[in-house]
Amino acid sequence: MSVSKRTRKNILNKFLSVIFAVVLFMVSGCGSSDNEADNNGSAASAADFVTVGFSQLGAESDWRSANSRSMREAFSSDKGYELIFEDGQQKQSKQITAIRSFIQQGVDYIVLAPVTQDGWDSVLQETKEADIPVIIVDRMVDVANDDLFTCWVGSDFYLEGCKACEWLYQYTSDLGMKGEDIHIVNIQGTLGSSAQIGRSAGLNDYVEKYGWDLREETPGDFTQAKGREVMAQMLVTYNNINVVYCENDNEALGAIEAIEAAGLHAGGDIQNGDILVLSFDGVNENAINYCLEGTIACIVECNPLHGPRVENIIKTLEKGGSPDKLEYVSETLYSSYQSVNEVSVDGTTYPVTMLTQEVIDTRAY
Ligand code: GZL
Repeated sequence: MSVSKRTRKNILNKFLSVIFAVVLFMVSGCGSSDNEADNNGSAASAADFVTVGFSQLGAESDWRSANSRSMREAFSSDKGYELIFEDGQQKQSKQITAIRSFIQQGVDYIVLAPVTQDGWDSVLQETKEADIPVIIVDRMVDVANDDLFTCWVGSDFYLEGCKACEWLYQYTSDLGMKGEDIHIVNIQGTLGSSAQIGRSAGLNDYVEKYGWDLREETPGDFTQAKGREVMAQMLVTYNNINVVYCENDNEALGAIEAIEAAGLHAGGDIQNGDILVLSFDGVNENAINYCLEGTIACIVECNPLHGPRVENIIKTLEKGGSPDKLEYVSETLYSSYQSVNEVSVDGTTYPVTMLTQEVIDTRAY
């Protein structure tokens, strides 16, 4: 990998501070250790701060809040970073404006959590021309040339969807149910985000594989309010829903509110009227407690703590190293239903973490 712009800047700073010290020595006729130390020190301290421009997509969910906290903790000033944090408020246009401002400010690194997959080619071309490394975090970008970003770290959303569906297949098969007995609705995440695309694709592949009856898929924007609104409408439209696939915990909380407001019950006894709730993330405290008590049947973990992972990537780049192009985070599933202990997807087996209060108390977020 070519020497990064930042490393070149470091070398230049150090070279200039030596020249400055020599000139100072010649002018004063004798070395002034304080000045030299001070000037070398002040020049070095300025060069030692790594400036990171972070375009976060919004604050729509508990997952996002945990992700932002993790990034702020990783790039704190006492660790030698200057973090410029810009909230995109769910708008790609705001994120693009933020990236352009990072270029103008001459940051050392740009980190982007993209709200949706498409529409990034042009602005990433500008970062390439500015010779600023770009790290994509969490969701993915779909660009014509993946040289437009340095690397990506996040979750395999399609695998997450397959894990949830494999869990559902095992649970319902254990009850003796057939594919056509499963009447499922999908409350999707932000349309066009790779998290929504992957999780929805996983579900659709399993619907086809096992012959489930997929009644409707509608965006819930990863929020509780929209999840409640969408579920309420679905319950009016269909009278046989027995599974709801929520693409994050906040939507699941909203769906449970709507289920209970309709006089129905979220749980596992779906042969006697319950609606089984599946979810993703495992960050929201109420959702994880619902999972402990069985109101949510299974939560597929989506780990938000990307701060340390992104910092490790930047440390590698600082040393002139080459981080992996794609870094997938390993994740579990949570449930308190004893009948499914593991799921297999494409030949790989994933153990289900049986939720207990102790497990909840010892989790990192
Ligand atoms: C997934 C992340 C999703 C979460 C939602 O990595 O992008 O966005 O699943 C969040 O909770 O809003």
